[in-house]
Amino acid sequence: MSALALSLPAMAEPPHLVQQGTARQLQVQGKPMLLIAGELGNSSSSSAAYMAPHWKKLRDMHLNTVLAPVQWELLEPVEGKFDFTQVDNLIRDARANNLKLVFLWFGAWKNSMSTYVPSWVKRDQARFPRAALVNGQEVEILSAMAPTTLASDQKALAALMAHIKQVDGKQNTVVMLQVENEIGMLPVARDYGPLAQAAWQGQVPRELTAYLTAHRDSLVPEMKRLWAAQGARTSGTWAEVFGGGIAAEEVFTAWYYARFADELTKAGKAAYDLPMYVNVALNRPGRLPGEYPSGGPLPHLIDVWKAGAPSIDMLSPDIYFPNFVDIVNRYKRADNPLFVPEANNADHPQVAGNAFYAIGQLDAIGFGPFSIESIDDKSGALGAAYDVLEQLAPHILAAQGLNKMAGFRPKALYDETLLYEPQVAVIGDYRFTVAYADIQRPALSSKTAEAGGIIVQIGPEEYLIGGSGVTVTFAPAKDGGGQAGIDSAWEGRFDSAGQWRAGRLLNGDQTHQGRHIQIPAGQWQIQRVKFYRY
Ligand code: N0T
Repeated sequence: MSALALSLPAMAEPPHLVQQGTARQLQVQGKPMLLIAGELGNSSSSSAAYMAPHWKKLRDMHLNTVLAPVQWELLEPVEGKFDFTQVDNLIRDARANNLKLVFLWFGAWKNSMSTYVPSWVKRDQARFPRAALVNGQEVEILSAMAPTTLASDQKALAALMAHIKQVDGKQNTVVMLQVENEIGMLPVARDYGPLAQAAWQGQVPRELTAYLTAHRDSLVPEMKRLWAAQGARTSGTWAEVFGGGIAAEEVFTAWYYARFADELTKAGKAAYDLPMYVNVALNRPGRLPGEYPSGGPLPHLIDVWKAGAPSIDMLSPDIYFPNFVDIVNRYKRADNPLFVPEANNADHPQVAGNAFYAIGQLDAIGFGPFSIESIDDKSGALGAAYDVLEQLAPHILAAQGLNKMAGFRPKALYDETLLYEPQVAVIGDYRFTVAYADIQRPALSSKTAEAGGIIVQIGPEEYLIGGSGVTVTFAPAKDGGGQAGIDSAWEGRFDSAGQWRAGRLLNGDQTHQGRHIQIPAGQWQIQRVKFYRY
């Protein structure tokens, strides 16, 4: 199929999600795109001068996308008077550096709090009521229950989206939008203000119980248990349906946050229909709702958010915990493509391995370490890993959702224990076993924890293997299929036109005399390998 024939009819469409096999991909200007990204620190995008020295460095690190906050207080300093200077500067500077943008809408809530709202919102607690504690004391968090707050947030986001459409609808520098940032109630499980109290006494909305009923077999385990505990009721008060404890309060909180976010998203999309997602502040095990941001799009509340916010395309986890693998597996679902907007800080040893796992194993739309502009990439590790991903991106995108790809990293537990058990993947007619120690000298080094890899099938017997610190052995996928050997293994690079430029032919000690493919720890590279049977 010619790329031109595919891209022409889609030119007029804004970036949007399309299905390919079991994956959903972000299409930009008629072509799928992998977001090799990073997120700016919270305050950096407020100053073009502050950002000026950083853009080139980010592109040189092989990012193709930057996640950048847009603050309500800067956008609408006076009610109804919009100032798009920041937005225009970001778009101009991203374009000049050949980068795409995901805007983060810091509206009503940013990390639970309502500190990015304009002064005229902060100071008007009658029109924009605060959430309250049990004793009535207000917190610096806007109540999700107030239609006036929703209306003002909607107006601002719609103005932002209409402006992006106007200045960027053709060029599509801005490819997605994050709705708010890490929504969730603190330091208690729910709002006790007057509007919330009335809703808490009321009935659970039908849409929620209808959703639970329709999805009863596929609910997340925590929700299945909570709902079943009261007999899976299809009507009643929050206490009747969910038991009245703190878990019920959190479901209540999640529902009203989801409804607010959904109405906000709809207003934004009505102005300009970009893919929109909410990001997740994950909870530490053993903590109670309110000790962590209660009611956010957490793993145990995915059903509530899917029911309450059908306009939101993705629930996207911010992952700073070591058990990355377990977390991303909860967010990759048929109804939820994986996107990781924040992932450790950019100099964390496992950050590149996490990117390879999310993208290779779970068809992630993209990945973005936090505070990317502050990285001191002296080791060059993230840049080198992103270089490999950038080269492989066309092949990754061609393989997504079609059982032609797998991703690897040593699995870590929440307590940071690293498990170096080899991982197995069947891709096409071959079974691959990926180990993380050099099997000729099987000692773990300080670099072993940084390992990561991806295998992408590009022909019946041909594969691209990218990564660092991986040793790959291979066998026919089916027992009785004889044995498998290396026909040829080359290291090399894809040039900027996507042409393969071979380097060394790898054989002898570099493949342990044909026994395995190895990418040594401490470097990131691609090998193009053809296998055969004997
Ligand atoms: C993030 C960032 C920024 C193992 C914190 C991450 C960003 C917000 N929150 O620097 O404020 O805007 O979304 C939560 C970090 C959890 C820490 C877990 C440590």
